[in-house]
Amino acid sequence: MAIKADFHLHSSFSGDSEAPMEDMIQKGISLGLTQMCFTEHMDFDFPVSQDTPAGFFEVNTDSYLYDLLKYQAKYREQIQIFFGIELGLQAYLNELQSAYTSAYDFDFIIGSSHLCNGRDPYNAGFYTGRSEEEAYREYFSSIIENLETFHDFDIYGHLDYVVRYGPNKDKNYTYETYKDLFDRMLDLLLENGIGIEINTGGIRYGLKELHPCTDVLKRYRKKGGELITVGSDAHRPGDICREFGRAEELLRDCGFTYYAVFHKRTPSFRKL
Ligand code: HSO
Ligand code: ZN
Ligand code: ZN
Ligand code: ZN
Repeated sequence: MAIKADFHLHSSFSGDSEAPMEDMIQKGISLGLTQMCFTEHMDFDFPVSQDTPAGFFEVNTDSYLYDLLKYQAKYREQIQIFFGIELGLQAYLNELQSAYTSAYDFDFIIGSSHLCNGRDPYNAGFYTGRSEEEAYREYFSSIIENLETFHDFDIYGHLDYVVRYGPNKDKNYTYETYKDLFDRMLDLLLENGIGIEINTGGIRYGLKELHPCTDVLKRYRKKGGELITVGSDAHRPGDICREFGRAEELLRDCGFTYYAVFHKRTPSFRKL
């Protein structure tokens, strides 16, 4: 395993994970990781539903940091542990998001779209009464709106996350279909020095490719993009580093020879 850093990880500080942080760390060590970055969920104003009570995706950041510092010290000889956050972006919350990102000394901030115009693409209702392409277009357009108005984060998470949940998932999905939107997205990322991630978590949803799909990654490379982290989006120990062999192969195929890690919001590059 050449990629020895997993930069997208959840533990029980995230509403949708039951994994104790220490179990995640011990598994990471046993897999031979040298670095792991926790990126707990912080989604402000997430709609309340039966599975998501109020505040479900809002990490208690002080408790999270307290435990993280404790384990950082306890495991310091074995692994480096970083303090990250996965911030759910919505343009009407930009001020609140900015205040939050500057209130803590995060090592790494993933900006992610889990909601789009207040609605959750995880729910079937997001797709009813219109074509799948229309729903996907709404999702990608909201990423563009975020990138036009908010930049206090390091990389954009799982760019094509929406295809995990559409009625046909990624069966009919190609970069070409959404080329206009992806090209705008990639230009905004590059203009603002924001990177992307390879997120291997899509495999758990039966997708044929990782996030983002190969052609998006190739396009990013062609435009001069170089800032890419790799993360499993694990919510339990068994998913840490899952499909990292495939992520490495994909990076190489697209012409990358490095991947990025972050410390104190500053990237450094590690050879594949
Ligand atoms: N944001 C979660 C999935 C989700 N669950 C959306 C409820 N709504 C991905 O980790
Ligand atoms: Zn989650
Ligand atoms: Zn996410
Ligand atoms: Zn995540």
